[in-house]
Amino acid sequence: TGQGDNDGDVATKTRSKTKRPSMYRVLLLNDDYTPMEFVIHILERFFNKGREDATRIMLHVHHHGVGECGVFTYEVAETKVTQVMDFARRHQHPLQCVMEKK
Ligand code: TYC
Repeated sequence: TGQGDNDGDVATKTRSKTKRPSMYRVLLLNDDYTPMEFVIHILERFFNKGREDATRIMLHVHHHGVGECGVFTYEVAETKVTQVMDFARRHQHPLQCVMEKK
């Protein structure tokens, strides 16, 4: 009766292990050519940042070389990276976007 390997009417319950998903940072990398306004647009469009936050993140990347756009599960992070890389390429900017496990 029920789950478990007993059958002397001892009620046991098995709990499947629920695992929290691994999280991934999506990062923008600095370069010398991509216009600041374009990077701000990326942050607003793909990462749902407001103007202020987007500007702050863009300037952080500009000054420090790399900066975090957000933290997502694997598939969402991968989608963001692809969207940003496709958009940058279509506009012929060398902007690089990568993901890394937290
Ligand atoms: N460094 C670029 C410039 O001076 C601006 C820039 C910011 C580029 C962030 C990429 O991820 C980036 N126009």
